[in-house]
Amino acid sequence: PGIAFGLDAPYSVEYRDRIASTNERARELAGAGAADVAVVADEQTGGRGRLDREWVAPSGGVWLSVLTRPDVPTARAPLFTLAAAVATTDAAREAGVDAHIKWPNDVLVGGEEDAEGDVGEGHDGADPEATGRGGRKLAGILTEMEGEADRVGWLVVGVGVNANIVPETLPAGAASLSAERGEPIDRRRFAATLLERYAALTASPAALDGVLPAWRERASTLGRRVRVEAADGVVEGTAVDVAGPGALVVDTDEGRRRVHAGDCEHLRD
Ligand code: BT5
Repeated sequence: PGIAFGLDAPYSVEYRDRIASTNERARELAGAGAADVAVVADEQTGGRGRLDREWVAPSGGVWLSVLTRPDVPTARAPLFTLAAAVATTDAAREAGVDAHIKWPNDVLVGGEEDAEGDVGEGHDGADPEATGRGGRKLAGILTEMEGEADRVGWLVVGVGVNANIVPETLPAGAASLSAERGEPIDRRRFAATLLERYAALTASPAALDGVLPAWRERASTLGRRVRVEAADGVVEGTAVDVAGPGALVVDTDEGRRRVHAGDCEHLRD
């Protein structure tokens, strides 16, 4: 299968109406030695989030995974996740939706105004922990990779965007582009913009140097009080920066900490 995508990016596109998971398919292609493929689906029946969580992916979304074999040290791999967040944010903005990034891999809409007590508006029984005080989740990113020595072997960056979907059919705290816009968006154009932006941001080591600055400009996490469940415990404090490559710098009562991955919750000041 395949569709004419009109894509100005160095990826061949494999399109599926329905698939278990575009990340799974991209990993399968990686195993077969493929490179520079974008798997795009209308619906996923077994979408995955991080830490084996479920990703709800009905028809109408933009569910895609990009398989590449970048010649970079594994330490730089997190930049690809940040690049995908930047690309997704820019594609949403081009579609007329004011999105921002929550470290490290969530693209949200709303935020400050949502914090005034109507968190998760429209969702009965919305869990404030799930919805997050920093906004409603428009998109999530799942990066998987296999390294050889200190180099990235293959890298699969999966992006799930709630495009033309009624948010009430999604988990509490979710937002969609169509609901924000009040009309459906052009998904093909959205996917092309996202992929082209991602390709440009990750095209070379020099291009990757521009990812952190671009990410900072679009992030809502910096300057806020956060609570992060890191690998070695909970870190609470004020997020002050993102340092290379992709670590969150948090000022805590015990001093400055760097957090490498984990669930980040924006707290009320
Ligand atoms: C993520 O995980 O945010 C990464 C999601 C990546 C999905 C893409 S779709 C294309 C590719 N193929 C895949 O199989 N996956 C990738 P995480 O941060 O763990 O967030 C998961 C949590 O978000 C769930 O536990 C739910 O609470 C919530 N959730 C699930 N589906 C959602 C949706 N459609 N919109 C908003 N929130 C959702």
